[in-house]
Formats: sequence, C-alpha cells, structure tokens
Amino acid sequence: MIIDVVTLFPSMFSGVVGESILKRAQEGGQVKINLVNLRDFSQDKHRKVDAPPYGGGPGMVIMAEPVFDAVEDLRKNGREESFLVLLTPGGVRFDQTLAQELSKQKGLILLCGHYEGFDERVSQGLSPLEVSIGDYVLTGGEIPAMVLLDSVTRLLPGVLGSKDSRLQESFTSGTLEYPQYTRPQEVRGLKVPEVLVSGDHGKVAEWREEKSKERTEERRPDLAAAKKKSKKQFRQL
Ligand code: 6GU
Repeated sequence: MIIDVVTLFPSMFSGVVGESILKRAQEGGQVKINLVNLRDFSQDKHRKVDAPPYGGGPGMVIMAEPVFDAVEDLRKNGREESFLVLLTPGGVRFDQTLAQELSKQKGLILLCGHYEGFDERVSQGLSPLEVSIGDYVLTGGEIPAMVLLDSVTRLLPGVLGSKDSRLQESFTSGTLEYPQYTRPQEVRGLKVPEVLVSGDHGKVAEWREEKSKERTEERRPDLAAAKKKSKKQFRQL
C-alpha cells in the first residue's frame, strides 16, 4: 500500500515512520509512506498556503488551491485509486473497524489540516472521508495522521507475524486485553497469578477470558454493551 501524507510539517513524521514496525513495514515493502509538503504547492513566492477567514474570526485557514494541486499531482502519479482522508476534529470517529476498511484500500492520501482547518471547498471539491481520532482538540491533523498510519500499517498482510494476531482481535472482538506478566515470578512482593504458572492451558485460557470480560465491563461498559447487543442481533438472525 502507498500512503501519501499531505502536511505543512513533514518533519513531524520522521520519528514515527523511522522506527519499529512502521520502519520494518517500509523496508519489507508492505507499505510506502510518502510525505508531501503542502508548501511545495503554494502559488505564492513566500510559499504561503494560509489566509485569514472570510467573515473574520481568529486564526488562519488553509487555502483550497494548493490542496487541489497536491492531490492532482498525486493522482497523476499512480494514485488514481487512492482513498482520500481528511483529518479534522469534525470528522467521523476513527475506530478499529475503520482502520480495517482503510487497510483494504490500494492506497491512502491523508490530508492534515492545521490552524483553523481547510477552506470548506477542499471538502466540496474532493469529497474526502473526514476523520477525527476522538473528542479532544489537537493543534493539527499530523498526530491523527500518525495514528492512522500506525493502525492501518499493522493490519497489512505480512507486517505482523501470526504471533501478534491476538492484538488484531482485541478491539475488533469488542473486549479489552487480559493482563500479562513476565519474569520474574515476584516483583516487590507482587506475585504472578498462580494459574499462569500452573501449566494448565485450559485453565489459563479460561482465566484470561474472564479477566478480559471483567476489565471490559469495568472500564468500557460501552464496549461491553455494544458486544452484548451485537450478540443478541446475531442470535436473532
Ligand atoms: Cl483529526 N484534528 C485535530 N486538530 N484535532 C483532533 C482530531 C483531528 N481528532 C481529534 N482531535
């Protein structure tokens, strides 16, 4: 998959795309991440891409024309079918289901807003899917774009070993993960639950399922309720 990121701050991405699994996935050819500096598409000799809002008010708005030009340039260069996403606090809420949908696309073009966002005609002209990563305010779409990059890349075939498939299941299955322990068996008086060192695989699986359920009901009653509801609907089919 090719993921293009259109941003005013490409250097913000260097740490995230240059380490760990995103680095490995690029080296392994499962993903190509291409950073596009929106300023390269400015029509102005000072490389300006923003201007004050019509009607007044605080802050600056990103002009539509450089965004149209940046996307057009990508489309002409093999991204005819890439799915367009615009990161904005006013978008639909990102979740694991959407990550899975996005991971099936041929390519993605992520548009990162900043300041007071994009001129509305970007949305009118390009009809991107507008996505938010949650109900809080960030200074721009770059960190949300990194969240998408990470969550989508780890779903691409061959990126994670089958060993990690448990993690794939977590939010998709609507439950939180059970607690994990590693060596040593006792740390500062805190012991590993007996069942995990018992060698009884059946008992271990049962304990983990129970802990997952307990945690989900305690911490995320909304997830627990949604799961019950979908189970009920499934039974009615
Ligand atoms: Cl996509 N952008 C900004 N600026 N803030 C956000 C967001 C996006 N998602 C949650 N908060």
